[in-house]
Amino acid sequence: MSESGRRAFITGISGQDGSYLAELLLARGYEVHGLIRRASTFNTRRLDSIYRDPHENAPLILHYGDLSDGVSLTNLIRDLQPHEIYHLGAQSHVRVSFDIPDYTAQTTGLGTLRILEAIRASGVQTRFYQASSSEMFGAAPPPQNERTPFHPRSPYGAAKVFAYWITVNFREAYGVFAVNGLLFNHESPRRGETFVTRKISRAVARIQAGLQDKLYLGNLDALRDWGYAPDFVLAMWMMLQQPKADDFVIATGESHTIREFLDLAFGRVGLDWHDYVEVDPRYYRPSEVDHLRGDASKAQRVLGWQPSVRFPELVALMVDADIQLLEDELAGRLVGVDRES
Ligand code: NAP
Ligand code: G4F
Repeated sequence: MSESGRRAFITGISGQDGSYLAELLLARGYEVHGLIRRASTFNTRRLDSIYRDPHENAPLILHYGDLSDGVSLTNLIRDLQPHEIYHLGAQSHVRVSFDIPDYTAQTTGLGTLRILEAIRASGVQTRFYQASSSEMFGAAPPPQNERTPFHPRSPYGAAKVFAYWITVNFREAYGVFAVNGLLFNHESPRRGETFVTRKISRAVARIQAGLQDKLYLGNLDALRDWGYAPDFVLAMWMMLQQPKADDFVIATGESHTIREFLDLAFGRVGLDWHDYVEVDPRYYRPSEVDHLRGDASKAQRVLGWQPSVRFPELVALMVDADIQLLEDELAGRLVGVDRES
């Protein structure tokens, strides 16, 4: 048994949020179990700093599974009897969801139902967190809060709306302690490389190092409310510590365009993005979400949550991290060459 006596199960543990959340829970003395997909190459890079050999009685244990496989999810949840389940696994890329809508509905939408059914069928007493998204608000004008009607603009957004309502339904129908965190965009140096913020921060590092000439992007006018991922995973944990299950918007309350992100990111290394960025319509979406800006006053009032990192600091820390990462990679390559020669 763990130091705190508490056991958590995280789907999507290998993703940006899953890795930060695992660190947070381990630091609080939890025994942490995570679901990973079998892949032909390692997909646990974000967990490298916390992973220990299971033979060492480590508090982090990884299990193979998939959100499309309800039977194995039920078996796993019944065997683990977790006190808390954080369901973060999803096909999470909005643009890609237009290419693979059926798969996105299967994993991002029905994956949530499969976990909830696993809880119900196994009779496990647990608290459940659903990774809901500001993408569900879609075309609804800002500021968006817990009472704003949903108007999704992508297969991903529509799948998340299903997942949101099935979570509410299991709370109402079966009394499951099930909550929705309606999180606005949150970023970090661990952000997937094809999301716009990380695509930009990586490109700045590579352009400054002379390894890349151009950066091709889509719509530069969309507005997003960008926060810092470690702040946002803290909010997930806070939601599951409440006396009553409820849904919360988590956001910074500020929105900025992609252009503003480019200004700060290229400006960080003294470059003008207009010299490097070209618009490629292939990155446009068939329907776009123009403006997301969240009102997280309920989370501030009830959870006592507020963001610690604001937009300029977020851009700077992402650019700095990618510059450092590239320097390390280049140094590693040189060391490798030295060793061979
Ligand atoms: P992410 O980095 O893309 O991570 C997604 C995770 O889901 C990865 O661990 C991935 O595994 C796993 N996964 C994907 N398909 C799966 C499947 N079929 N079976 C099992 N696992 C699967 O996403 P994130 O940014 O950490 O976001 C976490 C969650 O919050 C997602 O549900 C996302 O939709 C939601 N969300 C994110 C944001 C945001 O701004 N980051 C905002 C609102 C909501 P692999 O590593 O093997 O690919
Ligand atoms: O970084 P993005 O791909 O994030 P998006 O679509 O807002 O989705 C993210 O946030 C959601 C929360 O609202 C999450 F639920 C979801 O899982 C994901 O984490 O795109 C942000 C904006 C869009 O308007 C997009 O059209 O950037 C614009 N953009 C412009 N050029 C681009 C690009 N996006 C990407 N990915 N790549 C481009 O080249």
